[in-house]
Amino acid sequence: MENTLVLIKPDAVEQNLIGRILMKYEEQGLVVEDLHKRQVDRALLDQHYRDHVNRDFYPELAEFMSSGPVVAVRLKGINAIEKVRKINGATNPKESAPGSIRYMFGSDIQMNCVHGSESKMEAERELTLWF
Ligand code: IDP
Ligand code: MG
Repeated sequence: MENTLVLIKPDAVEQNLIGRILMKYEEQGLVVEDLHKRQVDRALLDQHYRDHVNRDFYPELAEFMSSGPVVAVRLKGINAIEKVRKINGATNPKESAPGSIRYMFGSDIQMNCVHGSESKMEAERELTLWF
């Protein structure tokens, strides 16, 4: 059993997609252990995206992630980290597999609806930040 963090990003919350996105995970046997909806402050974002803070796209990403509430979700299941990354699809919706969340609902490489932890270590680190 693994735990992982999903963030439903402001673009998806704005489009009223919380339920449809959660359904994609539940359909694959993942269980919602905890969740909350909140406006994110910059300090938390800087920690969450610590590997990206020096990238040229980060200021715009931080602005987008602060543009409205985010839903943070703790998901549990067998192989949860890899499963979530697959259900989410590629970072760029244009390159994501049909049926994935980013394929169905994503707008562009930035506004791509969801975040999923990349590894077991990152999942543990991120879950501690958000919960
Ligand atoms: P991931 O979310 O698929 O793991 P990362 O490379 O870790 O992708 O990037 C984190 C987030 O930063 C992406 O989900 C996306 O919102 C944003 N992002 C990544 N690359 C770019 C880019 O080239 N331009 C704008 N935003 C980007
Ligand atoms: Mg990432």
